[in-house]
Amino acid sequence: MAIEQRDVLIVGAGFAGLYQLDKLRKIGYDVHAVESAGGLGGVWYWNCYPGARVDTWGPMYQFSDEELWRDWNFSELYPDWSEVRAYFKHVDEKLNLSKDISFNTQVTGAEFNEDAKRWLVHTENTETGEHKDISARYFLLCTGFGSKPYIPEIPGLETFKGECYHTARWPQEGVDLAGKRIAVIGTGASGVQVAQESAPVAEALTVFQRTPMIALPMRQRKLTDEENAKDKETYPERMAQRNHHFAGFDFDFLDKGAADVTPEEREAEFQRLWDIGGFVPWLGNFNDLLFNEDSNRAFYRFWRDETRKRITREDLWEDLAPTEPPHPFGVKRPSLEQNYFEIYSQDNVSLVNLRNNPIDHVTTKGIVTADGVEHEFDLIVLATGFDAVTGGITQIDIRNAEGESFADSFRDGAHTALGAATAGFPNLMFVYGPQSPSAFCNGPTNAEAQGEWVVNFLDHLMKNDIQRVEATREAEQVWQQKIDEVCEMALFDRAASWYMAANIPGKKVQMLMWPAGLPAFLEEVNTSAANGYPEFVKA
Ligand code: NA7
Repeated sequence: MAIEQRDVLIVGAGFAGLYQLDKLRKIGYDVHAVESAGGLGGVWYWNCYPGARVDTWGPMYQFSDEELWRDWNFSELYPDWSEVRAYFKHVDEKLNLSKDISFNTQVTGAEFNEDAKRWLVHTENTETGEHKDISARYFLLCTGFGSKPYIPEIPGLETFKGECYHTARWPQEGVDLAGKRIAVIGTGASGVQVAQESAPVAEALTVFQRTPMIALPMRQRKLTDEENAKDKETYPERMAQRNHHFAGFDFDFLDKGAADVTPEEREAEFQRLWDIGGFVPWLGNFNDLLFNEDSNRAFYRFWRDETRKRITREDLWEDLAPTEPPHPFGVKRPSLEQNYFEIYSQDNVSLVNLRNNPIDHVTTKGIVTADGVEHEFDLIVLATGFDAVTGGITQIDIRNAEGESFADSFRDGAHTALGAATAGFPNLMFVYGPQSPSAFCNGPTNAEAQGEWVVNFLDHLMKNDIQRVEATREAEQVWQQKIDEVCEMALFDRAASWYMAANIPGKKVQMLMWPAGLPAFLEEVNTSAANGYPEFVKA
């Protein structure tokens, strides 16, 4: 059978992959996308556990194109997974993307052929088992930061006879939580959300917490069509602001440090941000929050005192909102919560603090903790996160002409030029991948901002008939230095977070993202474009 030939092959049909598909197709390239899920949306296909919702307010969690937002309304400020999926359907109807996407299709491997200067990509349809090879000049990985779930090695987990699901591999048909004895392991964004949904309906809910979550109030509310219509008058301006703000939102850090104002001003500002809620008390806080320990602690104290007011069981204060911060605030991803702290006043909800009482093993019936107690469950929810940012790439057997894979190349840490490509892997680029703003940035904004640069770069290569392009090692070193400079000043290394690759045993600890914010990132990549992309060798 003849091998399918493409100009560009995209892996992933989330925001980043869809943007590439749409724009590259519009400028005339023969583009195809493969997606392992059965539908659009990337993480929003897989993360369909009860309570899964986006922690960015919906109006800004969209593509900026007016054609797409004009007649789209979210019904809540923070939409749930089903509405985000419906949004992707809406985008698909407008842009007719699905016709160029192979769903249920996994990339099983790929090799670069130096003679042809093309990638040969092997795929498998997970429903039919059919194998297909695709040859592409350029290979674009849009695998997101959360495409490889992490399940910790807990002795006996496989022997458990009840139901057990990772949040990002939740059964598409749903799971009824009502009347069940439920364990939730993990208190990141997913754990907090699923615990909130379980508490009102479960016979019993036990949350297994390793690190207290410094969760921020979501301040969720319904949005009427009238409100949406009124709000849309502000969209053009707010969408335009996104590229100019650190994390790609319609707000930014304040232009002053907490250390520069009086304690009274500081507390008043904290209160104002707190009342707005969402990520505003994080990425709209004083601009020294992630750099100055005293400023950071001041906010932690504010958070702790506000949060303790909501925890009626004082014996849980040290577990849930300890006197001393578990780590500096905001250098590990804060979850947004609606009633997370209130659920602990319910009789059917309990907390196991794994710092004092770790999980020893799992039995057919439940979880045995170090104190010897067997906690029996019908359902264990593994809200244990992801081999973030790089896992989605290293899990695919992509090999360069020397036979080196990404798993080999990233063993001592991910390395890229401009957060876009890795030396040794010609004609291959990432969007929303390692050392890009990635998870420090609103997803749609990153998909568009970095995405536009990638589209222009590919267009430049193809227009100039460049057959082969490869990032240089020197450019990677310069990029790494810039990342290190920010990290040396910031408090990121003070938390064992997935931002720092510290959540996966044995993974090289490193800052996985570009930590200097989207505007600085865009300045770097746009300078590169203006200078003819000197970070790459072209032939
Ligand atoms: P996260 O944020 O990585 O959270 C994972 C949670 O699982 C976290 O509380 C971990 O504790 C806990 N964890 C991980 N391994 C273990 C073991 N072995 N034992 C007990 N507890 C464990 O993943 P989420 O899915 O919630 O969110 C990921 C991102 O998706 C989120 O930030 C959003 O951007 C969307 P720890 O804190 O490491 O002590």
